[in-house]
Amino acid sequence: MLPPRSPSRRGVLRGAALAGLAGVGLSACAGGDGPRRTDSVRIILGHGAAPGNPRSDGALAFQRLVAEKSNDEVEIQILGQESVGSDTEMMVSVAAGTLDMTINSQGPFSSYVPEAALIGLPFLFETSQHAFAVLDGEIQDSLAGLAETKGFHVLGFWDNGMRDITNSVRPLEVPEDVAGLKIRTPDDPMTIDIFRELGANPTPMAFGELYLGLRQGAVDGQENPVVNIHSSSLHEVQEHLAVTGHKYEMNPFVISTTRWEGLDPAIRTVIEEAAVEAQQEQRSLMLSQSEEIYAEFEEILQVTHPDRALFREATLPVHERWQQQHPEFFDQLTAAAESLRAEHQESAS
Ligand code: TK8
Repeated sequence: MLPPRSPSRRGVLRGAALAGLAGVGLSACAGGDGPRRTDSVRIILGHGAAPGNPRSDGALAFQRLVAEKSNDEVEIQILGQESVGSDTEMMVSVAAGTLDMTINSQGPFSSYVPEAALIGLPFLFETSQHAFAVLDGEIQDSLAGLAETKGFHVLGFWDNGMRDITNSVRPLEVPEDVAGLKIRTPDDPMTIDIFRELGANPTPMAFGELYLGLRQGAVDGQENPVVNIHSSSLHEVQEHLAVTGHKYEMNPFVISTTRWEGLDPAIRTVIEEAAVEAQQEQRSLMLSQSEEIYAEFEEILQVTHPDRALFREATLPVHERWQQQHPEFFDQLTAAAESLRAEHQESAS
């Protein structure tokens, strides 16, 4: 269960945690037990997921793998559940060098690499596996190249899943049902565009504020993969779930390029290998947890399965707008998605 925290308390914790981090550098720092070994390296990893969420478990797997592969020479210190800031704030901290690495979200990453928002084009992917097949090739290379010029070295794209809509006002069957609802979105221009197109009132808000926002009625609903809805107990404050799968998001795993370039090549190899192995573990946890949670939600929420074709048609203008803004990347991405669509269509639903 996610204990709802008041914004003021969160602000204080955040400030204190970051102030503590500022003194942590590459080399030794004096502790109560005397100086640390000078050859040990500590790397701080921030993320926004709740305990038990596959992103949180994947971060623990990464920590364990790095320790094993480096014979405990490299220590990953994890600060999860937005304890050092929202996704947006953590991207800023990595850019500023006060945080080393973050497993973040697509929207906040796209404020630095605008093309990344296109991964969330409505109904681009049939399933998460379809997205993995597209992302793990030249698409990741393209986005990683762009990120490098903005100070972020990409270690992988983890799975944030296919997104569905919950709300406390009415069951959603057709696109028109979404009109007029106040829907919380991440700090993500694509999601805002999609919900505006559907006639909703999209309201960006940090994920950590969402439980209270829903409970207090500041917003009517939100959209997220069921795994995130479940691990943060959002279903406790929502009545309806519409299985729209309207967009896909990945979780970019990034380290600041300055920190990356300062690391010994052998340590970089350890980190790269651990990141890939932990990503595989995280992705399979997402898939197995999703299945269990869909089954549980059928019992406790009012669940609808809207016709995706109607929603796809209603959101086509979103594709046109983003094609105009990023023609080259749009073509590369949609061509890759189309070429792999047929083999992933069967397993969809
Ligand atoms: C939690 C967020 C969440 C994202 C959102 O860190 O904000 O809705 O889907 O996963 O990253």
